[in-house]
Amino acid sequence: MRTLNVALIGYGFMGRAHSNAYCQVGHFFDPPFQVRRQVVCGRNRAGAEELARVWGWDEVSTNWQEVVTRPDIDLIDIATPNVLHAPVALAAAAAGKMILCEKPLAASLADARAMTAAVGRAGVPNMVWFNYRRVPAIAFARDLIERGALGRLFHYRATYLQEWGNDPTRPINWKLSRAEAGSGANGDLNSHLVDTALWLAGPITEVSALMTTFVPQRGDFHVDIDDATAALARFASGAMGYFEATRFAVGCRNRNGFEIHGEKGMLRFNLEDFNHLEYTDATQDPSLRGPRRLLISGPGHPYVAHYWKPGHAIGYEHTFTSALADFLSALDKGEPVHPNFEDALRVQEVLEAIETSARTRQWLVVKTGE
Ligand code: SOE
Repeated sequence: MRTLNVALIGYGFMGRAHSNAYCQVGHFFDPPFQVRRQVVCGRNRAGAEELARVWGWDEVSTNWQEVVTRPDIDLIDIATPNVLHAPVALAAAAAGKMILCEKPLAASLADARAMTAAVGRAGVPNMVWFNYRRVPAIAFARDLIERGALGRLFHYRATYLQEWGNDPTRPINWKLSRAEAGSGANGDLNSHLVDTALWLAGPITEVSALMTTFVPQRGDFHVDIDDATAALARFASGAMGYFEATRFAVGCRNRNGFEIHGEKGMLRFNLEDFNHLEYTDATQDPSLRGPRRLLISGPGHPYVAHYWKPGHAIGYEHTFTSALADFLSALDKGEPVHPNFEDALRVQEVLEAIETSARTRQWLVVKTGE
């Protein structure tokens, strides 16, 4: 079995989630590669050392430029603040490394384009950690839509609701800074909604959006990104889309959900209820019709057979493990995995159109593939 030596750049929340995936993938899947947690790199040595100690990384570095060109490293995993995604990915692609990158792909559309072109030129395998595609209930929703269970789609309604913005005592972090994050709720939360929407319901052609910063001043710190974003959208299929992403949804911790209404039925999901998917079959006798709350824990549901027996719930961390397993399997077959940089560029095009629409107060056509 070939060994892949991994360098993880970043040691925060996502650094932990990815580390867990590297630890677990061989326990639950039968990956064709052994992944070795070789080096974790971070600007703060103490933070990187702590991650290395807890999650078993062999080495620690504070110099990503040196790490990405090391001949013994096969794969660069980018879990840094958004603004660093582009420089790290461009250097890694130039060095011929495989790249896994956190979402959103970049802090700007221009960076996302340059990164996608670079991995294309270098021909290096790549993936973006839009981990929610590996939530079994979401993957099952996709199977149902592909099978035609909803028929023609009319409405796609998506919300990503968090509440931490409303806490004035919360320490300032990079997610509140345009220079480091590129955007606020739009890149952080709406990116997930848009990726899932493009996957489930196809391309988005135009948008009209509204953005707000509810608390522009936090102590001495000026917040120059959006606290909340809402958008109307038109899908190429003719379906109507509604997106809402906010850090001020008091009462909601991590409520990432959708409702999809088609001519033959309805699907509804909310991440706070991870293992369930609601389904209405509108072709049934109307007197028996109503949302059925399906427990998506097998048998016959995506991913779950790799974990426990039917009915034994799984959670957030499994989505990263399953994504890594898919990446390794595609790598073995010489096939692209999804979502890759190209897919994430499609998301970034929609995010950029949303931001521009909110700024200019106009409907905007989403420009694809320029
Ligand atoms: C924001 O709080 C955040 O951590 C996002 O950055 C993640 O992508 C999301 O999955 C959970 O919430």
